[in-house]
Formats: sequence, structure tokens, C-alpha cells
Amino acid sequence: PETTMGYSFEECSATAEWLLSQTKIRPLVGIVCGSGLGGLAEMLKDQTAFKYSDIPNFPQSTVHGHAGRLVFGMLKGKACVCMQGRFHLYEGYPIQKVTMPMRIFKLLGVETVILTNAAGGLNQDYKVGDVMIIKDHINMPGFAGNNPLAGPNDERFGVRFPSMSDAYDRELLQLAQCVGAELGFGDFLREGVYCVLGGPSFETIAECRMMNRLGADAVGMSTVHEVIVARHCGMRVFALSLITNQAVMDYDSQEKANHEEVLETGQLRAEQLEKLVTNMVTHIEHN
Ligand code: 6GU
Repeated sequence: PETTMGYSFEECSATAEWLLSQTKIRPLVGIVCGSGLGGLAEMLKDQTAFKYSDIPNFPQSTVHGHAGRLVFGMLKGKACVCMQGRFHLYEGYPIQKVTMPMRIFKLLGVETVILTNAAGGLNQDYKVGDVMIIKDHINMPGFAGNNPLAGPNDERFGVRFPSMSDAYDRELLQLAQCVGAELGFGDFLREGVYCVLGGPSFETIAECRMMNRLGADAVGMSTVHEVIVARHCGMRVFALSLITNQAVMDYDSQEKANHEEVLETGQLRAEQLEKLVTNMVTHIEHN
């Protein structure tokens, strides 16, 4: 039956084994680059890079600003694998396809996942260019039954009913705060709740007000599904949002969200984000 949507344990294993046969790098850290933040992948030394289209069973990326490569390499002496470009629900993929790379990470031997994204600020104290460490999420599509773990559960990945109260690793969050402070990023480093929507349309004013009142500090179209699948199979998770624009909360505002602004703000902070993630990676301990 079509129950596993073509991303069964066996198929994921075949993809992981193919990748491991093509590179000597054995990554313990997996990184996902958000919109406009693909520069992180360029920092890897001794690279082996694969176009998504060349990887067996791998989905293809379609969005502007997403290169669509899986890059293996060394970041300050630590073996990493980096997704340069990710998959989104709004591209029309089944949710299992969007999150399939997390299972590939797991089967490659990755223990820690670092995810980045571009997000709209809902918290009125936030400014464009702020970096929000994600401490928790609100999974709006999940409320409606659109969860990447829906369907038969394969125990080889994880349990049927995984907890999510511990989704965002406390130690990594602390580490990011320490590393951020050392780098002098205290002025723009925040900690908050990320709310995911399906997209691709941006939010209405009423929707932004609603999410803000429900406790969300930032809104975006990614990351949460990947976090759920990464936690399900037991990887540690750290995630951060670059606040690329303020969500419109006011009927008098002339502002409106657009993708160009998202990419421009990405360029503005890219270098600092790269430093933050790189320095974090050097401090992450593995078993
Ligand atoms: Cl304002 N909304 C959503 N859903 N995603 C975004 C965004 C806004 N800004 C960047 N990504």
C-alpha cells in the first residue's frame, strides 16, 4: 500500500547508503539553511556537494533563493552535512516529502540538527534583523491534522506518540546565548515562539493579531515539520529565525510582506548568522 508515501525506512536507507558511498565525510551535525541563508553551506571545507536532482529518491527544490544542494564538509574541523535550500509545504509536496531529509540525516549518523529560517516578527519589541532563537513552536497545520508523522509509524525511526515539550534542546539554547554574547550579538539576539503556517500567501492582519495573542513571536512557513521528524528519530534540535520583516498588525500600515525584503535582510545578517552557527558547531559535544 501507498502508506509510506515512498519514504519508507528501506528507501531512506538506500538514499543514505548511496550518499555515504560517495563521500568520506561522516557528519554528526546536520544544518538546514533558510531563505537567503545558503551562505552557511559555502563555509564548509573539503566539500562534497550533491544537487538534489542527483540524489536517489530526493525531492527537488523550486523556490528562488534556494540553491538545492546537499553539501558535506568540515566546519572548523567538525564533519557536517548542510541542506542548501529546503522543501516547503507550499511547493505542493506531501508533508512526508518535506521532512524526508531529516530521516536521511539520521541515517547518515547525524546527532544534532541546526535549522535556520526567515520569519516575520509578530512580537512588537522585535526589529527587522533580529535573530530569534526558537524555544518553542505552534504547529498550526498540525491542529488540522497535517502532521508529518501522520500515518503508520515505523518504530525503527521512533515511537508512535513522541513528546514535543522537549523539542528544542535546552543546552543548545544556552550554548547559542553564550556564543552570541561572546560575539557581541546581545543587542539583536532574542528567544521566542515560532508559529508555522502552510503559506504561500502571507498572513492577513487579523491572522497576525490572532497568532500574537496566542503567544507567537514570529511567523513562517517552515522548520516545525522538520523539527517534529528530527525529534521523532531522536536527534537534538536547535533552530533560529532571522526576523526579515515585521508582520503587518495594523490597518493603518502601508507595509506589506514581500519575498524580496526577506532575501535582502538575509544578506544583511548572513555573515553574523554564519559566525553564530559556526562557533556553536565547534562547541557541540557528541557521544
Ligand atoms: Cl511575514 N510570514 C510568513 N508566513 N513567513 C515569512 C514572513 C512572514 N517573513 C518571512 N517569512
